[in-house]
Amino acid sequence: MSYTLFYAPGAASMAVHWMLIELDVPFKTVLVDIDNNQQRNQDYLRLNPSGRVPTLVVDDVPYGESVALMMMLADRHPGSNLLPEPNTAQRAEWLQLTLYIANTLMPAMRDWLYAAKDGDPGGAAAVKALAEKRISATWDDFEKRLRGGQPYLMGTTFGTVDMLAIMLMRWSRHMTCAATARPVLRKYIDHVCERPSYRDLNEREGLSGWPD
Ligand SMILES: N[C@@H](CCC(=O)N[C@@H](CS)C(=O)NCC(=O)O)C(=O)O
Repeated sequence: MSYTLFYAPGAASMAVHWMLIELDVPFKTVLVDIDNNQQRNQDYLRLNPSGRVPTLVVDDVPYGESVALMMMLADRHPGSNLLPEPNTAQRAEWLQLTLYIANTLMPAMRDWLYAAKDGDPGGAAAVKALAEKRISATWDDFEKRLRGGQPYLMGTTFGTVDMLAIMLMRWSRHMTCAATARPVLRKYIDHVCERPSYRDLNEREGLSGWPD
């Protein structure tokens, strides 16, 4: 078993990187300088034709899509306790939440962050405004889950959805709908970010300044 993660600090690779740390498995990392368009180099495009990070090379085979990579890692490391067991009510809820994050929250984040690059720069303000509406609706949903005092999105157990949620909440830091501005989410963020694995991740990726 060998893993090599192609990542950019704070990017969609972050949750996969975090999961590798949580799993405590050996892995290598390769930095992709997305500020200088390294994700468009021919060598990288051969690994990931979409020209996006992350890519996880598993035993010499490259795979993309952060949420799919986390699901694959979960399959490869059963008993990790980072997601509920198959054929349980919690697993059904986890699938629903995971796909909601992947299908609804992540595209809205991409729209906000890349409005001017992926689309017409003249229409970027309208795209960003709609994206913020969708992101805020997700924060409403997360708040409902956490309002009862449960420490994690799925209840009392930390897992993959928390790693994804924290990565995406971090991305909202320059938005008017910043997750940290909501007291219920702030409490959740502060608690989850105390995990030694989150600190380790930040150190490895050279990140600081969030959530503080
Ligand atoms: N759905 C993809 C999204 C990946 C994505 O958008 N990555 C961004 C960084 S967060 C990227 O590679 N940006 C560079 C670009 O699009 O040129 C995933 O979850 O892996």
